[in-house]
Amino acid sequence: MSTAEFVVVANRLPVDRGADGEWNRSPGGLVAALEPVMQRADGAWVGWAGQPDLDIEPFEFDGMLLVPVPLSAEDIELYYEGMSNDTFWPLYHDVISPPRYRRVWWEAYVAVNRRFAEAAATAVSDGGTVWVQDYQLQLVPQMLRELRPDLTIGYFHHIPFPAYGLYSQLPWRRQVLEGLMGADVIGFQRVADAGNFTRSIRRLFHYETRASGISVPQADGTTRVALAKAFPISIDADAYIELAQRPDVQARALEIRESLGNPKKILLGVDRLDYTKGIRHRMKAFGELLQDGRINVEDVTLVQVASPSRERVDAYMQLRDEIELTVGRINGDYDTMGHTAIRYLHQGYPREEMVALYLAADVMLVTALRDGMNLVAKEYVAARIDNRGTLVLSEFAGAADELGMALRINPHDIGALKNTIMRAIEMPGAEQGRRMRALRRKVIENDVDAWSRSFLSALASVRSRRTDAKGT
Ligand code: GDG
Repeated sequence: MSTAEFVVVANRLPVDRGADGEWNRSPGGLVAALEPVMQRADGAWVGWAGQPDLDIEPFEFDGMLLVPVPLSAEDIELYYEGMSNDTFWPLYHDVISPPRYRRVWWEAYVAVNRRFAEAAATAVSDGGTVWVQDYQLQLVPQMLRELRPDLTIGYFHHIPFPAYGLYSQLPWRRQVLEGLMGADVIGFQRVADAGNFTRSIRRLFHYETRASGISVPQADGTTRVALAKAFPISIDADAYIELAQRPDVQARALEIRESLGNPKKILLGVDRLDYTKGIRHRMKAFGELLQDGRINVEDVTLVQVASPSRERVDAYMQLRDEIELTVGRINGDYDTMGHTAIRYLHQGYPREEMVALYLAADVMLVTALRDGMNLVAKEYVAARIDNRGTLVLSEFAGAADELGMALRINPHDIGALKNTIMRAIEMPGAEQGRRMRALRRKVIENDVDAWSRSFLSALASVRSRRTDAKGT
């Protein structure tokens, strides 16, 4: 097999196989952000192709080499649905749902991480660079370093890293940190996440840390400095602006408004159906506003897109039941023949439709209880080319660090959430404009391209330091 200078390792390959057996590029900012680098550096992408027991040879797609890692139905159940989505996901999101610690899941996680590390080690050329993505693959950096000490290794963590008091519940807390410390640069969404990670290292390993550097002792008695730092991820803002400028997308936004009975204000929520997103808190606040008579269904409608997610994990099945019960109750109490309180959509939509929804929405509600970044907040802002609309944003989403001109809320404080929703509904156009312009500047300046460039330049400087050290 030919090898690549630059390799991305992620749980999923950036493609989906259609019913006709053809590969289609899956939508997502990460692929778009990495595409230029992949093409320049003759890149390869290592990941699972999305179907169980699919053992296929590496293949070329859109100028990249795709290297499929096979997962059996059992691997998916234990490594992915179990350890990744029922242990790490809830633990790292502040135990909003209780994490389950199962030894068989851990064993599968170790075995699958090794499979990814081996595939990456085979795909990368001598002295090359590997960028590992996310919590499903936390052991890969160290495994890869042992297999290939010549590599420069980066890791980016897309979700929060919890405080030590929570992290320390993990029965395999030392192994996971050792896995991550195998990377030269360990990237997080927020400064606070990098801080939590570094504090866990100090508590469990007593390694010396200075600014963002962690001194990791090596087997040969030397130390290697690993960098743990925030690199807040973003979106391909231009792509959202282009869509928002399209006449057909704008016409669709008007059509959506009309089909909802032309309410004065449309509120919008867009989330994977996940307990971290605070969908219930949002509905509780909205339902109470109707009950209090502060709003009525003729004037205000909430559109909630809750795209199907992790449907085989118990906590997600339960959440779906709870949300659908709440929607049914609120709509039953307040709907009229011509107007609905909550238009609830448990479906996924093409990106054009999402942008039409962003254009139709006067108020965007991001009420996450914990969220690494939350790209929806940034997408809404990018799409508002008219500089109108109001973003209500949870302080527990990483995006809150950058988007200071949003209306910040604590989603647990239902009273304050209700008042903030009212403030957003009633906000004068001039204030909307002032806030939206500032928000848009931020998102456009710090787009996903800037994100990948800053991460990769941090990696490149580690690499050149190492080359210099070898030369002297
Ligand atoms: C994780 C972290 C972090 C949703 N429904 C549809 C649809 N979406 C798109 C959104 C957005 C993406 O999915 C969701 O991204 P988020 O950032 O909001 O949340 P997670 O999925 O939890 O992502 C998160 C992210 O990784 C990146 O690091 O920000 O904190 O949890 O792009 O628009 N897209 C389409 N149809 C849908 O129905 N086309």
